[in-house]
Amino acid sequence: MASTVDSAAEQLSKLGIDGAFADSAPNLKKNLHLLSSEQVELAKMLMEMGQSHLFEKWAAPGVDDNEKRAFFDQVAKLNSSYPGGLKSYIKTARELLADSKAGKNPFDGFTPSVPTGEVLKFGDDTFINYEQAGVKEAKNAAFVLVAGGLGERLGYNGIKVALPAETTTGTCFLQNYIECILALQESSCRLAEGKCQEIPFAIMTSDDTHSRTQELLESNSYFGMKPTQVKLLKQEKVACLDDNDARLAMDPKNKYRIQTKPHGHGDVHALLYSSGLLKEWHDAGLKWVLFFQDTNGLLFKAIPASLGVSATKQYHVNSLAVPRKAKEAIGGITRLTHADGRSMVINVEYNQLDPLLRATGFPDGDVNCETGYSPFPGNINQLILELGPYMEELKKTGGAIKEFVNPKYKDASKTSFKSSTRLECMMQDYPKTLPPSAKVGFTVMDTWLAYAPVKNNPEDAAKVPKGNPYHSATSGEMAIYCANSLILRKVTRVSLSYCKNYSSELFWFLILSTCQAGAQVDDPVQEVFNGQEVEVWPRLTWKPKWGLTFSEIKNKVSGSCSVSQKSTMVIKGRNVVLEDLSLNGALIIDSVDDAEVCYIMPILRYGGQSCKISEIV
Ligand code: UGB
Repeated sequence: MASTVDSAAEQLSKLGIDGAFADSAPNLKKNLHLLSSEQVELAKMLMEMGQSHLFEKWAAPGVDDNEKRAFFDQVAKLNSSYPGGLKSYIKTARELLADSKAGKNPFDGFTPSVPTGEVLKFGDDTFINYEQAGVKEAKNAAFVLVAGGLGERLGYNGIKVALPAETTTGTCFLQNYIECILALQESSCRLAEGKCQEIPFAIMTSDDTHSRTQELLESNSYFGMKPTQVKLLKQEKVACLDDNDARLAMDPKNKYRIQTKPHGHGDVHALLYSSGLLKEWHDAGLKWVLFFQDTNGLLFKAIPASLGVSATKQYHVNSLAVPRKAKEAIGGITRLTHADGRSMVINVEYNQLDPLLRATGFPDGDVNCETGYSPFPGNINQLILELGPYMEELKKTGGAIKEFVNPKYKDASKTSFKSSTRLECMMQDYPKTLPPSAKVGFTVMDTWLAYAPVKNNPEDAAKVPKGNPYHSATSGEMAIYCANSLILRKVTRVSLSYCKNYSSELFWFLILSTCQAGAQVDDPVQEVFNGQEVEVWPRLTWKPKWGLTFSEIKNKVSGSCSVSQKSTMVIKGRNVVLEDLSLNGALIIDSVDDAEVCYIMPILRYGGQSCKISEIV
């Protein structure tokens, strides 16, 4: 034992460390000789930061020595994966916890107002022009999916991106996303007349999702993407906090382990920066980075036009938004104006919007206005950042995003927590540090086109206030059929108005006979599934390579088409043309990419035959 104490003292003096720090943690002092000099430095930092409790239950040397070393491996990881290290984490935590205890409003001094942005209507000329501009720009874009979260609210233990977006084809979210990016790559390449490159795709994972995401990709040959095109970046969790002094929480099951929890999707910025990926993309001449979330099966229908808005308006930041129902669990895009004249357009998270409004002269808080929606557009967390200014900003911040803390206090004294808390950050808070000169805008799309996330389990979804969206697997799937039905209706309606606009006397007869009528897609019926009343439209699905934009789909549907409510249609080919389609049953068109399939006037009976056309050349 004497030799142990001697070597600890020796080591302390070698490191030039005052023994007083070790005296206040006798169990650590006894074990110091087990540690490397880097580990002793980390121990010193923890002691200086008021974390001596971490060593209180340490056993004497000779017992659990490997666990003690593993403890410092974890500390080293927590230290290196946080910008500024653990010291900075604890310091920020103390400040934020003090603000929270004092009830300080993070928006103190700011008054909210409704911002103006680009509001798009699917299918009109402006929309079509933006879509074309977006497709053109897509060859200069990189996509980033944040997929580190587990579906806790969904009550699902697997990774959410492996869930089917709809059950007609069973295509999972990740497959859909990849196929959309590939379709965009192909269309953009075509417009650039071959001068194109692969669109990079990064996925942020976490310990909870990393290996399963990798497995899903590998076991499905990356759903057609080149493996080198996909990069996985794993976010680390952060240390939990036990009290207002930011004492790190021990894992309840292991006295040699600090409890950790996810830090939030805001980590994506630091990871993109520290991994060197942003620089790689910048050096490759890319111009845009598009961020999106794990379970929105509609999203890519809105991406081309919103990228077009970014390119046309030269927005440094463009957030995609939809009309928001008051109290809906999506953030509100808000203009915040400070008493000192500062102003910014930013997401105010759903749990903060109501108190902010009440505190600033809107006594009713988060309520709908005469339109039946909140006046604040709903943030769907699809961000488009211009890469150049983004890189410049990250060079200053290292990708650190303003954090927040959300402790659940035991009582009004706010001195202890019900359970440990941690700092969190959100990717949409990136604009908070931008200078006023930054061009920050947003684009509002119809909800039916752009947003149907899968977040809530059936029981919770069924309890959502009437009129508010369920955000469940059921509503997510139904939204895909609804969007596809409405798109089919719209493309053929435009064909009709096109006919009217261009029907000169000379060509009247000819034009009328080629593009008369329009797609008659039957109205939906109301049904109740899992306690949720939903609209059931015809189950129409198609591969993104068949049609991602309005113009592409319009070019592939013509004549007088009709689809009954009971019908199911799956288009898996690329060059499939529907002409005078009359569908009352099931139709699956499965053709190889080079095949040209013209599907004219099939009449199928519901419950009768289904049709599969494969490999027609
Ligand atoms: N995610 C991570 O990658 N890492 C993490 O640590 C946490 C999450 P949620 P929530 O859909 O429109 C967001 O839990 O609370 C990923 C916005 O903040 O679904 O519903 C995770 O895998 C809100 O403003 O987020 O709120 C998922 O892909 C609103 O826009 C994504 O981050 C809302 O989403 C979002 O995680 C929305």
